[in-house]
Amino acid sequence: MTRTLARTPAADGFRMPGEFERHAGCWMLWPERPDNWRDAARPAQLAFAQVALSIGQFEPVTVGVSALNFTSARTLLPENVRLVELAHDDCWMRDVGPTCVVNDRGVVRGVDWHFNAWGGLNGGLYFPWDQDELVARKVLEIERLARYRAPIINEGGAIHVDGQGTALVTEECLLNPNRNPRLDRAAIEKNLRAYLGVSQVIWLGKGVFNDETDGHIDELACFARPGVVCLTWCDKRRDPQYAISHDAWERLRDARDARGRRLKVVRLPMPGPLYMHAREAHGLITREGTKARTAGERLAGSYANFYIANGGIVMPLLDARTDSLAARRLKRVFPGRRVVGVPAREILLGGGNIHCITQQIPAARRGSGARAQSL
Ligand code: KQY
Repeated sequence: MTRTLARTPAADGFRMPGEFERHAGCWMLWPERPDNWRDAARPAQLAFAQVALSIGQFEPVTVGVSALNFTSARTLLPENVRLVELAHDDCWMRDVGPTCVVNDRGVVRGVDWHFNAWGGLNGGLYFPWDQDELVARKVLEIERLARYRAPIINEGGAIHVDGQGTALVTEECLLNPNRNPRLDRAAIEKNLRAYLGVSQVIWLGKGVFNDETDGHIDELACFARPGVVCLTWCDKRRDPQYAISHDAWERLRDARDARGRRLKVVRLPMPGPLYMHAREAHGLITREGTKARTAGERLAGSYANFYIANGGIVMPLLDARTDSLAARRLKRVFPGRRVVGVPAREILLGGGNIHCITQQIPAARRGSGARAQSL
């Protein structure tokens, strides 16, 4: 059994590494629920398989699937992807999986946040979410990593770090009364310091327009490396995203990171605007307790929702008019990595993208025996 530790990562000398640091591998979950994924989730499954294939070129990938879908998932996933039976309510591994932390000796441990399906009974996306709530713990068991149980509701998509003491978050999400209504900004920061090992929290305002997670940072902006942030940009004055991106840009311009540096901001184009088509909405079944999706709804498409793998970037392809510009920008920001695009509209229709469906496990330092002693 994995140990649940009594103290906090910061108290034990642990920090969350940047996603751009070396990984041991990547975890995903299999899309299955027909009230979130159209046409019995088949188109989404093909897209997820393509993401697993793409990340699998760079690092080991594990996918969790229900007992019912094990055989069909096995036929769609490449052989080098490990498939394990793992119950879940939906498939957003970024949010329900563990947030891993490391120490200077290369030991890896996991933070298990409380999860309430992005808002619980006050605007959450589905009920129940009890199986999602267990996913992080199960992943840590399988990976033999010790666990910290954080005392707050949080999701992996709501935080980005530079690995050097800085966290990037949005007020819209982390101060939303549907997450931790009794905690104010100072109390949230205290928890982020304790569980991510950061000393500086940079607060942006709102997330991407109409993002159903209440403005996850991972749709809006991310660290490419310490001192460099990618930001979803919008030049169209009349678009509701315009004010959001400009406000974020101003806050980033005025911010200093934990080491006192100014940030360089790289603007990523915004796809679309993109909307749900009638035939896409009609492929969903409606179910009580699940947020309904309707034709014409604006989709929170963003190129900032890419995954940084060892030696690669796996980015969503969302709009033929902007895909190549986004890919060129990412190639320039990540000169040492190969940029791979995956057609990702089917993932977007479910409310997120490639970053949201993946969660990295950092590499233990080679030769330290750190994985073996991580419990
Ligand atoms: O990490 C993310 N941004 C998750 C998106 C979850 C969407 C739920 N439908």
